[in-house]
Amino acid sequence: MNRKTFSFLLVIILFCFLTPVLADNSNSNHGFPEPDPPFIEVETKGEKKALPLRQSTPSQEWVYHKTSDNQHPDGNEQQMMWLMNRARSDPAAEGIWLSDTGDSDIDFAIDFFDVDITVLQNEFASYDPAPPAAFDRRLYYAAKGHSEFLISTDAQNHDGQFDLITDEGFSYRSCGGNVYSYAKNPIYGHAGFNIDWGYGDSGMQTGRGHRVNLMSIGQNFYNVGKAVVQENDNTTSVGPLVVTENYCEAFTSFQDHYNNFIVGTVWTDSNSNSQYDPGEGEPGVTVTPDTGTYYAVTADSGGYAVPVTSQSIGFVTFSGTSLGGDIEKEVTVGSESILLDIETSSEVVEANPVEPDIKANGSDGPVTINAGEMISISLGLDTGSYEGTNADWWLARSTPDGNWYYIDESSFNWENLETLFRPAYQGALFNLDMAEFFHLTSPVAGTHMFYFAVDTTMDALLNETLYYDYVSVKVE
Ligand SMILES: [Ca+2]
Ligand SMILES: [Ca+2]
Ligand SMILES: [Ca+2]
Ligand SMILES: [Ca+2]
Repeated sequence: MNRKTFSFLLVIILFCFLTPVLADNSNSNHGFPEPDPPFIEVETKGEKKALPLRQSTPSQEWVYHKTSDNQHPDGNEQQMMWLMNRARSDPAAEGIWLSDTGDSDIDFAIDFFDVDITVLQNEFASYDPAPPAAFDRRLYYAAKGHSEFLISTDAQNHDGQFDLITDEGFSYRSCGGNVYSYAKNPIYGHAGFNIDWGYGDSGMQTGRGHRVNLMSIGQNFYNVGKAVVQENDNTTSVGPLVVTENYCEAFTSFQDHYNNFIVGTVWTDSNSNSQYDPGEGEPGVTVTPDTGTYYAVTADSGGYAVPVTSQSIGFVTFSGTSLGGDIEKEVTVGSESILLDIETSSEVVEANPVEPDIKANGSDGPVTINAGEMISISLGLDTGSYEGTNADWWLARSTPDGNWYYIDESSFNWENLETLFRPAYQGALFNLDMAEFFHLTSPVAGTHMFYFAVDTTMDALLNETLYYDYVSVKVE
């Protein structure tokens, strides 16, 4: 980043002078998710030692948090992700919210099964917050395959659900599976699992198995695949949404398997209801921790996940054209996944800086050459968020004898800076591809400095917020 305030000015001065419909006749078998969601745990002896941590700027994109076409998780799936991770972060608030969602179908189910709201809220208030789960496309493909199987058999069961996970190449220590073949909308599906309404004590299913998976109660379910498959065939029982969820703790000795992520949604609450709705995601936002192996790019629905491979991650930068600049967030990573949601209207967006670039003989310097060799100075400019903004463009240089010169826009020659300092150009900023600007065929011995700067107050004065770059060349 070349954004600096004052420094260039100081240098110059120092050196010169200067919703939904009510249930169809509720068949009781169809009113709640499959009871007793299955759970498996794999016996493990000692795990192989994980790969050593790397300390470097992330250069590798983590691609497993979305499908390669950026389409999944889709808006419905991301809504269920968002609701799940919000619930995990504050279980007590989730219990209160579930009791009064404002969704008439959910209220109908609560009445139908006679859910005891006090018991429900007390149970949620007793849970500790749990780390979020990251979407994993291998678990998603397995879930989608299972939903398609349920549609093809017009059923709600777990037959073969975990086999599909293995087929997709995801290795797990333990997994829990939820299915709901009769969900009316994503919020209804989420509430059905998390209230766990059904024929058990207090109107909820015995053991609250779906909730245990969703909230990761006593589990380490930090990877998840959620498939929300639409089914609009009136001649079948299943539908309108056939939901399958695979919750897993990964076997981290295998390549591309993690349990520790920075997870979140980048979204804009367009309808101001303080909840993520389909269509509110910000796509194509690059999420980059300041160190570690991976960065990620949000899916079209705004979701992302980045595996934590370095405990020294201190901040995360969100950048993308839809944001109009960068958003930087401090994080404290530990041994467990953290939730980092960005709701754009409540964030400070820092405009991307203008980045002037000056090079000598193709190098950012410092450059050393022998007497008799040439100095070729080239310029480039990346406008960042400021394309089309009016600006003063400045070019200056110093010679080994201590004199300073600038390019004057009227003469377009090097003029002595002792008498005046004028812009080389005044006008709108545009992206400038790196190209030679001038060269010195036989520079005198000593150190030559070359500066290229812009400021975005077009008044022929060198103003405070200045973007600049320089390069030095020593002639021996
Ligand atoms: Ca149907
Ligand atoms: Ca919203
Ligand atoms: Ca440079
Ligand atoms: Ca100015």
